[in-house]
Amino acid sequence: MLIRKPSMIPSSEITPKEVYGNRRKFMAAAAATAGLAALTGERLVHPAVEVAAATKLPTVKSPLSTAGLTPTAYKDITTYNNFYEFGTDKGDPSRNAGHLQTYPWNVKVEGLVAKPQTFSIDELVKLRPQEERVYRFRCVEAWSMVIPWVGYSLSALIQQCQPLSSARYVQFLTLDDPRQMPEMSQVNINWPYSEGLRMDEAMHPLTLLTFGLYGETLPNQDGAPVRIVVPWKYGFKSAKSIVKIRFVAKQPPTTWNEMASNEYGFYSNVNPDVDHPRWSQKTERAIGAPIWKQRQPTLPFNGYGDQVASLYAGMDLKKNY
Ligand SMILES: Nc1nc2c(c(=O)[nH]1)N[C@H]1C(S)=C(S)[C@@H](COP(=O)(O)O)O[C@H]1N2
Ligand SMILES: [Mo]
Repeated sequence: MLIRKPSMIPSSEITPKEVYGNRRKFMAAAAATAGLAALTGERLVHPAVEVAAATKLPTVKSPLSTAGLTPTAYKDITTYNNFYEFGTDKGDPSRNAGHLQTYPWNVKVEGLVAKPQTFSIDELVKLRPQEERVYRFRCVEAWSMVIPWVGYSLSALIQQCQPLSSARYVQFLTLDDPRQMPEMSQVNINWPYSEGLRMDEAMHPLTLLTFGLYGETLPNQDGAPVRIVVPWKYGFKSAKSIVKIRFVAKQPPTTWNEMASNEYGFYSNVNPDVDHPRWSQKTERAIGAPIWKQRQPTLPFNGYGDQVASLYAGMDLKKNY
């Protein structure tokens, strides 16, 4: 998503060859350490990722899980990533994030809130039963996946902290540690990565405070130890490795909107009728699907319109893209 760099070409146009190359290297390395696991039958453990071994997260089923979807393979979810703190190629995060120290970890809740407090990751994990939620996931670069996330509604945490009535937005700030994320300095981004939601969006039950995927703690490249997932919005709204949740009165500055506001709006609801200035959003490429099934239509609100469209009643979604 960088501006004026060759890497800004939509990934849908450049990835197949690159990813294939990366994956071959990855598989060769992984074969040496033979990390086969049971979940998908084809899961390989990246040598670097072994440092932060995945831990099982017992889950309960959730009525908010999207029925009828086949999850994308674990291997694709964990080797085809956007996490610019670890590099801009899709294969960089899985190669570079393995040594990120994700424990101990604290999340500070601050701003316009009656009970500002700092949660340890253990406290956060235990706050509510962990649910498995299969969601569609749609990147602004016109690729998509289906991911069996593990977490609970962000609203549970928000209620616990009691925001003041003056709090109209929630800002998420993510880890800013160039020592652990040396690739940060290679891109011209104003770190830390910042994202935000309107309060009603943050309180919507689909908005997931996310601790895992495929029944285990998040791999570092997917935003360990805790991230946000907002399934009806483009992927960049789903901030990874968050350390701060701030309640604010005004729409907070957000990373991609700051970088190029004409390309990445604050709302960023998935919308086939609003093209990115440099590519169409009418269709998307389903990562990992057979080649003849990869192109599929983009769904308004990524398929969650029944549940979320009312949040935007009366708003011009072409203007508020
Ligand atoms: N901290 C941080 N969070 C981030 C990003 C990032 O670069 N840094 N990239 C975003 C983008 S553009 C996408 S598409 C998703 C990708 O999540 P995934 O790699 O787990 O699929 O993470 C989002 N969250
Ligand atoms: Mo993205």
